[in-house]
Parts: sequence; C-alpha cells; structure tokens
Amino acid sequence: MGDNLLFERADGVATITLNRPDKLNAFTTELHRELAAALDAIEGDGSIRAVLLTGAGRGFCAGQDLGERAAVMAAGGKIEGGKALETWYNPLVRRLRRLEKPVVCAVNGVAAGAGANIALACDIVLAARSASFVQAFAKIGLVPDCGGTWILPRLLGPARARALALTGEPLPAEKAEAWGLIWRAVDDAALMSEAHGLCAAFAAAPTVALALTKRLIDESWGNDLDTQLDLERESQREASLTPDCAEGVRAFLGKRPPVFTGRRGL
Ligand code: T3D
Repeated sequence: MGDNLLFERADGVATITLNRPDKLNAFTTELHRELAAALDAIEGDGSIRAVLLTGAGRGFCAGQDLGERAAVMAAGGKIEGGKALETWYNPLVRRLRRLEKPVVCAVNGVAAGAGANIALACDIVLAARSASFVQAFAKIGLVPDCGGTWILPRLLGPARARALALTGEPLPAEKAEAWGLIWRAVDDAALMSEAHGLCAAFAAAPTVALALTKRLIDESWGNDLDTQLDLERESQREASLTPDCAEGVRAFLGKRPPVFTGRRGL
C-alpha cells in the first residue's frame, strides 16, 4: 500500500496498521490515500469478512498532521480545514460506517482529534488500558470533526460530550468503557490478541446478517419505531434467505457448530 500503512489479509481478516509511529500516526494526505486504497481492496474482496484497524508504536492516531498544515502556512497559505474534511475525513467515516463487514478498532495508545473520532466510527472499539481519547480540537482553534459532535452526545449525553469537546481533556480508556463510549478496555498486553480473537470470530460469522444489523442500528438514530420495525422486516427477509441462515438453523437442530460462508446466495 505504501510506507504509511501496513495492510495484511489472512484468514478472512484484513488488518490495517497506521504506520507513522514517530508522529503518533497523524494523518498526512499520503496516509489518507493509502487508507482509501486499503478500503477499496477490502470492499472488493468478498473473502474478507472482518477488518481490524490499529496503530503502530505508542499511539493510535493523533489526527491531522499539523506539520503538514504548518508547511502550508510557512509558504504563505491558509489552513482550510473544510477541504480536508470533504476530500478525506468525511468519506473515510462514511466508508467505515457503510462497510458491509464489522470493523474492530484496537486503540493501542492515545487517540486524539480526528484519530479519536475515527476510532469511534468503527463498529467495536477495544482500547489498551494505557490509551486515552482526546478531543484535541479546541486546543488549536478547531471544532470536533469526523462525526464527533454526532457520536459523543449520543453515547455519552450532552453534558459529558460538551465537557470533553470544550476542554480537550483526555478520557482514559477505563473511563471511556465505564461511560459507554467504547466496548472494552483491556490490559495493554492483551489488546491485540483480544482484537484478533474478535475478528477471527467475525470472519466465521454470518456476514450478511452482521452487515444488515450494523445498518439497522445506524439507521435507528433517525427513525421512529414504526419505520424501524419496517426496516427490520425488510432486513429479516434478506437475512433469512441467505444460506447462512439455513445453515444456522440446521446446525442448531443438529447440535453442531455452524459453518457460515458469509455469502448472499448459493
Ligand atoms: O485542517 C484540517 O485538516 C482539519 C481537520 C482536522 C482534524 C484534526 O485531527 S485536528 C486535531 C489535530 N491533532 C491534534 O491537535 C493533536 C496534537 N497532538 C497532541 O496533542 C499530543 O501529541 C497528544 C496528546 C496526541 C500526545 O501527547 P504526547 O505528549 O504523548 O506526545 P507528543 O510528544 O506530543 O507527540 C509525539 C510526537 O508526535 C511529537 O513529535 P517529535 O517532537 O517527537 O518530533 C509530536 O510533535 C508528534 N505529533 C503528535 N501529534 C501530532 C504530531 N505531529 C504532527 N501532527 C500531529 N497531530
């Protein structure tokens, strides 16, 4: 993929490792390009049934590389943050949410700015106990982005969301778990084995049902109960017609573990 990112595919799992450890994996345009290419590969590969996103070194991701912005200012230019959101960050968050496979984020260290909110855009967030989540934006005169102003109040309520965003105070992983922001904080040494275990289970799961479940939960935020019930009916119709559903029922009745293929049809 390039030097800024490691990309591996094995046993139905794609692992993406942001790889600029000296800069806490901050996003440059080149890193964005490589990540977009990795997501293209994942979307086009039906054998991939789960995605693991993590960072190299002691940090997960420190958001936008501010050195890149400083270089623009040094050359007499101005920072125009809206452009980066339109070109890179917003498409990335949309792709993570719409990807028809579960995305597990293993937050191995500090996740700041866009890095924090990209982690929160993944389906399941595991974090090392030493990790923290920092809405760093206000400290440099910016507003939270990458969906932070949408997800934080929904998961934490407005009081905690406002305080985190306005102060930029780090939220340690254990508190993030206690507050319901992430799935689980785990011992640092156990992070990657837990994340791999989860991804291996997803790679053997009924992929279509998981993709439909992911969509149902996302769409519920904007729906009333009646609309959501209709959407569940349509999604259940689709799920129930997959070979994995037939296999799941047969395996249950046969008292044996199911063998799911993740396919839509035969
Ligand atoms: O214009 C647009 O694109 C709009 C979109 C914006 C999206 C955003 O993400 S805005 C927010 C940008 N991110 C930040 O403001 C976070 C900046 N970083 C920090 O506040 C701290 O580094 C951390 C709290 C994340 C971690 O602190 P600490 O003490 O553990 O590490 P450190 O010493 O500050 O950083 C280690 C190295 O990484 C250091 O480099 P050096 O001095 O050893 O060569 C530091 O400069 C570098 N680094 C950390 N964050 C960034 C970075 N370099 C470039 N950009 C960064 N964001």
